[in-house]
Amino acid sequence: MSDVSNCSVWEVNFDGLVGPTHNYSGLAHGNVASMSHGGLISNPREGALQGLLKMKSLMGAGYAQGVLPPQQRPDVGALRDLGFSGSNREVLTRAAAEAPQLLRAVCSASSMWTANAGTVTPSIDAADRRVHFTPANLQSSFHRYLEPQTTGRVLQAIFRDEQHFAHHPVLPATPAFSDEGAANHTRLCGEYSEPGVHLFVYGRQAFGGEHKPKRYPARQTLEASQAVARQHGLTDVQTVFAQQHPDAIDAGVFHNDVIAVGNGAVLLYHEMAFLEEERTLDELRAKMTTPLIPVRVPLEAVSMEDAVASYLFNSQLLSNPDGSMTLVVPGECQEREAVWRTIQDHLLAGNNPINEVIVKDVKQSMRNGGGPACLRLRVVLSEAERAALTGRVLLTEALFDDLTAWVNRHYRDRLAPDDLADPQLAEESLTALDELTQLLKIGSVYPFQLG
Ligand code: SUG
Repeated sequence: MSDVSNCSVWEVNFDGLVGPTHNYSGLAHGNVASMSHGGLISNPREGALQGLLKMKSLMGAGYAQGVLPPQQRPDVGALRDLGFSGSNREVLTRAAAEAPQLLRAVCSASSMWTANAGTVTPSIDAADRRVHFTPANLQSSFHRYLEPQTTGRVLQAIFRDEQHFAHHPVLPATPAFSDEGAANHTRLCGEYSEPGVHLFVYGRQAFGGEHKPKRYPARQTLEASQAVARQHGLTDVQTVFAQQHPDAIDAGVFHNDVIAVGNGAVLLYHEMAFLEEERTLDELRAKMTTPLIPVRVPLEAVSMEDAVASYLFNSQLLSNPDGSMTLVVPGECQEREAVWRTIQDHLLAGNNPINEVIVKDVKQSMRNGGGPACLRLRVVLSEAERAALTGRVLLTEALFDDLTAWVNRHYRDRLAPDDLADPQLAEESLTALDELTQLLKIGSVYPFQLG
């Protein structure tokens, strides 16, 4: 049990709600789970409820929990931009017949993985003492490239108070500045209220650089990470840039958060996470004001296949008031013997602050390659910053009940790829989202609400 109420600076995990069109379309090249589950029948209701139950149990354990809304899908506007015209019904029918892959992309509920929504710098690290946000451009795939505009509006709606929050433009959506947000960014620190060091992990350099993956795309560039750090005013002494191991990307590690997770002074990582492991750790040690606690999992303990299939490193690592940490792992970790043994013998029994493991079932998301850590955007907030939030976005029992009832009212329990052309699904989705913005009290954030 944790109780965060006795310290004033908390990490708030803002989980993305699974949207009403959650489906398996096999859209993400290099993401092994997405590629292997394309075509399966999804259960959006179960997905949303699994997410809500994860949030509720972490809130119940004393951790601060927030919620972010899903996006407007199907994105009929994107289909119109691509030349489909007529009524919404006609656009959907024509796209289904002529370009089913485009219809699937504009229906993706991928905004649930809010670790990719953007990069956040806490106020303690910023010269102007405001919390800084940059929505990620997600330009590596078409279905995710559709997210940043609404993400920006949602973040600006919730973190509206200019005295406390600063918002930066999305980086240019071009391969040189390919940005996937917090999934490739880890802040290491002592207490959350103390200054931190920002570890930015990139998959390739756009201009120069010899090492690149051969099989799968590297979704984050050094140039993008540097630009975000510049936008947030982070200086050389506050940042470490490290290249992800290209062999890991080729084994299905499409983001750093599939192979490493950090919290406080702890960096839990797999031997294959970084191209230059020693250099990365040395630079972190040199720049951090508190001793780094590296927790290294060797290849002989967990194979790359096990790491990618179990998502051990896509766990949430949460701080408790007594200095210990809790690891929130997906259920798949229990299904792989080597992984479960490593958790018990190496992580829990090891000389590090991790002393509890919580297992969560997020299977609907996992089949698309999204584990517990993908589903949340971490925002470190002081008491005054929490008080300055707009909307009803911090989870309470009452909000959980309202959101659960909302999901049960509006979501289907079965969605096959062929159902995506159903105009009724589009209408159901808009009705649900309109109600949601009222429930969350965040105002108009969706294109259909803005006119
Ligand atoms: O971008 N999957 C997402 C999963 C993102 C996980 N996020 C983090 N690791 N932080 C992606 O690959 C699959 C959608 C589909 O196939 O229908 C998808 O987009």
